[in-house]
Amino acid sequence: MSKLKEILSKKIEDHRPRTTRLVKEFGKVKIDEVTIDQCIGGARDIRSLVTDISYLDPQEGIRFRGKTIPETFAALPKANGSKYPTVEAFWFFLLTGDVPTQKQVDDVAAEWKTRQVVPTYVFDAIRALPRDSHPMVMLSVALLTLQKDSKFAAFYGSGKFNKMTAWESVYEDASDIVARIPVIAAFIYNLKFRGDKQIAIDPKLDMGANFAHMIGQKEEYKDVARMYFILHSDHESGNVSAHATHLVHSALSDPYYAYSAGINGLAGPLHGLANQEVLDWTMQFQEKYCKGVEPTKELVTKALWDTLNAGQVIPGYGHAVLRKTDPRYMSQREFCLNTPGLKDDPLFKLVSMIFEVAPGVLTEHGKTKNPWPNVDAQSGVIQWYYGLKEWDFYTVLFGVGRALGCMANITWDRGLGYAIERPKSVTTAMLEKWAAEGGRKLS
Ligand code: AMX
Repeated sequence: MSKLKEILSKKIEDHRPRTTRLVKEFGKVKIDEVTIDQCIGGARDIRSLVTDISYLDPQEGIRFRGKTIPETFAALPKANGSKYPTVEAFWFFLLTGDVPTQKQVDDVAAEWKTRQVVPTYVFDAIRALPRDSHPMVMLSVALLTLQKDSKFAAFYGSGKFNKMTAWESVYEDASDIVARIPVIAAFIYNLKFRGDKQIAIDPKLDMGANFAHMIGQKEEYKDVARMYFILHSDHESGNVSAHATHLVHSALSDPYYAYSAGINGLAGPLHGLANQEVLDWTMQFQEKYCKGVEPTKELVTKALWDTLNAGQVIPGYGHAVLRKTDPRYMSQREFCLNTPGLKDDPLFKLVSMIFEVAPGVLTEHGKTKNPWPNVDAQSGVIQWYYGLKEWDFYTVLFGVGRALGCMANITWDRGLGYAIERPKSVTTAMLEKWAAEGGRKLS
């Protein structure tokens, strides 16, 4: 058993009595109520999911294992010669809640090296797809292709399935997925956008650095990858990708089925695809409004209103939970401001101008509950600066990061034996009846 798995085993054992006690002794204690608004409006704000891996406060933003983004970056051991932690250190932290020692990070890195080689049949399956398939389709197919070797599925089918130890095979699949997904992503990028010029894994490098190496990027991009994957990892459990993964796994579908579902949800323009949409919007803006002229706040304001008046959303702005600027946006903005070249980049300047103008326009428009930027408003600019100009790849990068949160969560889901998810639906006539009666009569 790996060192990390041993630690996790103890953590899960220690945690189980807390969950059991809550259900047995306090199972009927009420923590929320549901309105018709919430029922029709996407179950917004209904407290009905449990995770200890991250928590999203509407004002403050995300905390990973109780730590804000700056606290997380400060606490974790750093990559060699870098201000940023390795993804390996972050994975240990997400799974256990403990800040790892350098030795523990090295153990995770060594464990990932044994897992990261992707079988050739995965590449064959990706190659068999039409080359103009969206990169997210390729990623989802790659995950499903790996399913045949799922250790969780094998354990379930072995006749020795045991609820108490089932998490161990989820851990195996989850670790395989997080170790392999950057390699698959790099393959997709090279296949689609670099004329199939593939670069072999460099086993000396940490995950972020190896990803940069495999897509032929320069030295500085190693930190971009580390930062990007960590920032996009987890956003508590209710967002579409995390929730889809949790839901599918709750049927004891293995992690490959579950994360393929998560990836499919992430591919939606209201969720992970927004990073691609932001770049698309910005490029269209430059083409339509700035022919031969510098972008100005007036031009940006006009373009924003034209988008809203056409009934479209401003990509990269708004959030279902957050009610202030996303700290993941600020973290990436800080990276841009601290990177010579990037801070004076015309696209970064334009995105900063949108940041100055859009909240006011959206407030005046009066629909969105949160006029502030989310993570996606900033992330594409950095990729673009480093030469990743093929923006339909951006959501794949999101998917590589999000794998960390989704896989950590379902490992714990199994460890704590969470039930198959099955909310109750009602009919419109029932809602109308309860509306007329001033509420459903609860016995
Ligand atoms: N531009 C224009 N209108 C917006 C808006 C935006 N950026 N954000 C929300 N609105 C509108 C909604 O469409 C809705 O209109 P409706 O009443 O006509 O349906 C109204 O404001 C109320 O919406 P809300 O309660 O503020 O937001 P929500 O929880 O329903 O949706 C989100 C949240 C993110 C889907 C939405 O803000 C949005 O579409 N943003 C743009 C896409 C985007 O950036 N997505 C990425 C989110 C982060 C992520 O998951 N990666």
